[in-house]
Amino acid sequence: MTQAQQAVSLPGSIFTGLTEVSDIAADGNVLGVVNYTTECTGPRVENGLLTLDLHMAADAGEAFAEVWTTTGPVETGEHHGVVYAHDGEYLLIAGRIAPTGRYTDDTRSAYVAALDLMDTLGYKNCFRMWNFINHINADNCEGLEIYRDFCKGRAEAFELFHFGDQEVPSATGIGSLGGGIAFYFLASRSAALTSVENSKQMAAYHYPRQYGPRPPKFARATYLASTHTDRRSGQIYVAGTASIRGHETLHAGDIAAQVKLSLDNIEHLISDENLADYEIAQGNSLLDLDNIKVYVRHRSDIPLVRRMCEERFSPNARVQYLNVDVCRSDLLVEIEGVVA
Ligand code: 3EB
Repeated sequence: MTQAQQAVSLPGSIFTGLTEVSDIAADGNVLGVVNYTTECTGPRVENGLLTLDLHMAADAGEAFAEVWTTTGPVETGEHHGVVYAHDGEYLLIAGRIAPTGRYTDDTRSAYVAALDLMDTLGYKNCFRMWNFINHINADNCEGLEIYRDFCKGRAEAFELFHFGDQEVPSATGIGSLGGGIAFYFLASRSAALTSVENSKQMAAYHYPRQYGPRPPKFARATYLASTHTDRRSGQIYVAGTASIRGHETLHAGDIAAQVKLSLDNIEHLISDENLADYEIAQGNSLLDLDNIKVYVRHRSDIPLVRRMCEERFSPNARVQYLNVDVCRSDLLVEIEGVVA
């Protein structure tokens, strides 16, 4: 078999309780563990596992772990403050930027370290990024909103690595409860990736200047083709999706309408109608979305958001609801997931 024909299994992840992680690790190969928990600590290798703790839960009862599983033996290491784990086909990278008055430079350096690592280790196909940003809507020491400050550093790093707009992966840029900025990225050695946009939304990397000095650089989704001949479909990693049409926030102050539009945006994004532009057709609907995270700005909105989501997601979908800020102060909800 040539490299291109080699059958490679797609990455997988599961949500679990924090204490069950060691059972999963004992059972098989784990690329890494992301704890959505009550404090943020720097990424590390713990008991041989890449581990990143994010401050995304108000108390222990809300905490959960996201475990990235794989098929091959895993090696771990550290490079300029970023920690990594890889199995020959997939690379997981985790990093943290300490709290600071101005994030542009530290974001650029941390991203440069991560992108450099992808190049060095030979995992050049980055397909998903998550960024957790404390005080995301607050101003930095220069009066620039922290999310926009972060976007500036990220755009500069992508530029240094000559990432074209169509090469940026899908991403999440969301609030957190503490710890500066934490992030994790997934990259592949040989997967064929397609960056997917939503025909009803402006590409985020084209957002006009009113949203900050540099636009958010991410794709609405990344399609990861399956190399298995017996598998009909690839995976679609859906970026954080909100109540935005064109480039504008719609339904400011109306949580129900924002949830509906966020769901409608994802439904359209993964539909054959939208994917036809990329010659992908797999008949996906919201019922195929799994490993879902729903980020809700106001805790009191969670019951309504949950009811609305349960009406549209599969009853078997794994869904986590998190109470954090969202990257535009008029956005009340953001939703992400994976069509696996
Ligand atoms: C939006 O559509 C909503 O900065 O990485 C969604 C997903 C959003 C990712 C990011 C931001 C990011 O612009 C916000």
